[in-house]
Amino acid sequence: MPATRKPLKPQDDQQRRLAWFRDARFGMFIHWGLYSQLGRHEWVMNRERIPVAEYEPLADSFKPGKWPARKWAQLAKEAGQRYMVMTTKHHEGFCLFDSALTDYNAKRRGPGRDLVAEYVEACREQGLRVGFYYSLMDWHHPDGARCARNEKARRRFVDYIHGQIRELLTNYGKIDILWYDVNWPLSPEGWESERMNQMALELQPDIIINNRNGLPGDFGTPEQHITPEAAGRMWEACMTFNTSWGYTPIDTDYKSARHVVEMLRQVAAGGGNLLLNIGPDPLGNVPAPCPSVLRQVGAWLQQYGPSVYEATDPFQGEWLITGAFTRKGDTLYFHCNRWPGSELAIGGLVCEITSARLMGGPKVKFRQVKDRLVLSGLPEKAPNPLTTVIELGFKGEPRQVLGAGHVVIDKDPWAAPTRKPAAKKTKAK
Ligand code: H79
Repeated sequence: MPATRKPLKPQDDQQRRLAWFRDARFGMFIHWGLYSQLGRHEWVMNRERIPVAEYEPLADSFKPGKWPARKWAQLAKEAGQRYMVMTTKHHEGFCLFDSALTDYNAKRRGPGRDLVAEYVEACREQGLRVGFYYSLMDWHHPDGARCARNEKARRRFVDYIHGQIRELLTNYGKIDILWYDVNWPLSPEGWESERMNQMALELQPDIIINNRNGLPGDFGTPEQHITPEAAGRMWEACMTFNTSWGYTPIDTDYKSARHVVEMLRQVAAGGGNLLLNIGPDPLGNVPAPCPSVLRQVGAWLQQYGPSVYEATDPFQGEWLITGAFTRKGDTLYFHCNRWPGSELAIGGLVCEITSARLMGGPKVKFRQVKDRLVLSGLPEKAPNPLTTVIELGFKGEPRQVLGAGHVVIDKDPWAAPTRKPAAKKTKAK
């Protein structure tokens, strides 16, 4: 007799669906659309008040090169990224996928082909998980704004949006992430967001869904900042490479590899993921310096991967000018991004050290006197110019205690600091 499996409780099913994502750590975000041709930010239609009729011809002049997604996926793989999320439709309303619900789409207009299908195939070739970004807000659909004031318009628009999500989750095989964006101008009730998520889970029982249709979904999405969610709740920080999401060649302040590595440490410490964006040009080329920076990060991850992929949970809130930590069990990974020379001192570690080495390299001499740890005999120059990781082993889970006062722990340096019993509050009468 076939075993009948009991359905999991909703929270257990959520944990099951999230399992791969908790370990993923690093993904590639792609913003690509008609705005890429103008090169002045993905909000250009709105920011410059371009009338719909004037913007629409961009759908016909959009002529991407041959299968650019393949290059993106190769680059993601080289960078150590484990998943991708691409804009299937941004706020401009143009669909990169073939849709029966509008002809404002890549198959029927300039590109003449389904760019989402190409993207999905490219991800699969590289063994990357596949995410679909889909903007609920739509500046092109005639009901996209008036749906807030007109029930007939709302009905049509919500049917359109649900219908497109159905298409996306039906026509491309297994999809791993549904990444909604901007839910202006409706409430979750107006969007029928509960039903939207139910439909997604019926079509794709393993999918994870973000929180941008107004419901909590499966994970939080801090944008342009790295802020962990409440304990237990999964989150993913989405960050731009320069300051725009869409291709914007006049916006030239790109993050360095060292900066990306520090962001990876931060998300690791907080138990989240980093979704780092690139905005390809209209042909699909990735602007310099992104490919080179991503390859540097990938090489760095080859050497130091476990200190971000497998480590989390730092002790909270202490800073050092020389770097910062991640932790896995009894091991600390010190991400040294300002190399001090042959000696490195770390204050406040309240646990007995047993070993120190350059991660993946030679052992390092150490001495530990109470809460002052000094590593010595280090190379004068940083072994890795981006960030060098030093692996420190301890007897038990290390913690760091560094107050503002200069109080050296002088009793039992390896024990937890003795806490004074909380002074009893005497209520003022
Ligand atoms: O796709 C990228 C951005 O274009 C997009 N999200 C990332 C991933 C983004 N769009 N808007 N924002 C981020 C900022 C949010 C603006 C909003 Fe609003 C505030 C949306 C709803 C309230 C502006 C003001 C639009 C409606 C009212």
